[in-house]
Amino acid sequence: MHAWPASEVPALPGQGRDLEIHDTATGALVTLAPGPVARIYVCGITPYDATHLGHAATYNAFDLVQRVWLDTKRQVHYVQNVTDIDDPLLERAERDGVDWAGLAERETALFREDMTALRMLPPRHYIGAVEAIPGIVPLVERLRDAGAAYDLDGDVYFSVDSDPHFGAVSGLDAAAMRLLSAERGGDPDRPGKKNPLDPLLWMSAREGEPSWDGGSLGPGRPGWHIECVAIALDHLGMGFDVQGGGSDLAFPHHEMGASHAQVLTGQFPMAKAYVHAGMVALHGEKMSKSKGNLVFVSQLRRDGVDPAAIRLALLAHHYRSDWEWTDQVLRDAERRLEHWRAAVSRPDGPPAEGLVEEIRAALSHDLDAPAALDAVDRWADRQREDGGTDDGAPGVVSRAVDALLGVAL
Ligand code: 5CA
Ligand code: ZN
Repeated sequence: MHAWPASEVPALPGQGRDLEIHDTATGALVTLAPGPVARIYVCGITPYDATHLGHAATYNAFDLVQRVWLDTKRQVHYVQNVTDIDDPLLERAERDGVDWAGLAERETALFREDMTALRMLPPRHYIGAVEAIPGIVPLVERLRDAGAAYDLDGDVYFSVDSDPHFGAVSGLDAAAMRLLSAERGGDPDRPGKKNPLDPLLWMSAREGEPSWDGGSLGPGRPGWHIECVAIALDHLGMGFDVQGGGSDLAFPHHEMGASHAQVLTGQFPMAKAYVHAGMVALHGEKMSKSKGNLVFVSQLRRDGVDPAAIRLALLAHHYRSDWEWTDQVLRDAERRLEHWRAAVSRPDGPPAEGLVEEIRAALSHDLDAPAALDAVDRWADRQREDGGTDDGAPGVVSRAVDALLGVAL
C-alpha cells in the first residue's frame, strides 16, 4: 500500500539528543540508543470511519519520535499497518449497506490526506492486513506446529501459556486481563479454549464474509494481533526500538503480539520500549468510533481550520496524559500560531541557539512537547516586547519548529 508524501525536514545547527522515553513494560524511562537505523512500528487505523483527534494525537506522538531520531542524523525505519479487514469494518459496511473493501479504501485515502495536512512524516512501509495475509499464514502454521496454537471448531487460537513472558508488556493480573479482553475484541467466554485469554490467530471462513486462502489452515481471515506481528517481523525483525500505539492497545493487542513474536523467534523482548499515548476525550468520554463522540480532522479542515493549529492543539498536551478536546483548546492553539507566525516574520529577533537546545531537551525527555511550546512562546514574547538584533534568528526558529514539531510557520 502506498503511504503519503513526506514534508521536508530542515537540518538544524548543533547536535540532536538521544530519546529517553516511558516504557509501559518496565514502567520506567528508558534511553534508546539505536544504531544508524532506528526501528519503530506504530499500529495504524482500522479504516471504517474518518481520522478523529484521538488518532491524530497518537500519531503526533510517534511523529515526534521520528523527528527526534532524524535530528540525531539517524535513518528511521518506520512501519505502520492498516487493519483493512476486521469485524468492526464488516459491521460498519453491513450497517451502511456498502462494500467493506470500498469503505476501507475511502477511509484510508482520507487518513492519508489528514496525515499529509498535519505534516506527519509517512512510514517507510505502509502495509494493509489483506496484503499481509500470505505472510501471516506460515506464521500461524509454525505456531501450530510448535504446539503454541490449537484448533477450535476450525478456528486457530494462540495459547498464551506457551510464552513464559506473557504479561510482561501490560503487567496486569489475570482478572484485569479477562475484563479487557472481553472489551477489546477478545472472546474469553467461548467454550473449549485452553485459557480464556487465548486470542484468535486464524478465523475459518464464515458464511457471507470475505475469506482468503489459508493453506493448511483452510480458507479464512487473520486475527488482529498476528497481523501486526507478521508485518513488524517482516519489515523490522525482532528487538526493534519502539512498539507504539494508544494506551488502549497495551492489552490485549501489544501483549498478545509480543507473545506471538517471542514464541515464533525464541527471542525476548520483541521491542525495546512499548510506548503508549493517552486517550483524548470529548464530552467527558474517550473519543471512539464505536461511541460516535468524535471530532474529525477532515471536518475541521473543511471548516477552514489551519492544520498547523490542529497540530499545535495536539502538541499542547503531553502525549501520555489523557485529555479533553474542547473549542477552547483549538482557540488557544490558533492564538499561539498567530503569535509565532508574527514573531518569525520579523527580520530579526533574540538569539535562537538556546531555544533550539531547549526544544531538543524537552522532546528528548519523554517527548515533552508542552515544555517545547513554552520555550517557543518565551522566545516569541521576547521578540514582541524587545525585538532583537540577530537577523538569522527568525529563520532558525521557524526551521526548528518545522523540523522538531512538524509545524510550518
Ligand atoms: N487497527 C488497530 C491497531 S492495529 C486500531 O486500534 N485501530 S484504531 O483505528 O482503532 O486506532 C488507531 C490508533 O488510534 C490506535 O493506536 C489507538 O490506540 C489510537 N486511538 C484510538 N482512539 C483514541 C483516542 N480517543 N485517543 C487517543 N488515541 C486513540
Ligand atoms: Zn496493531
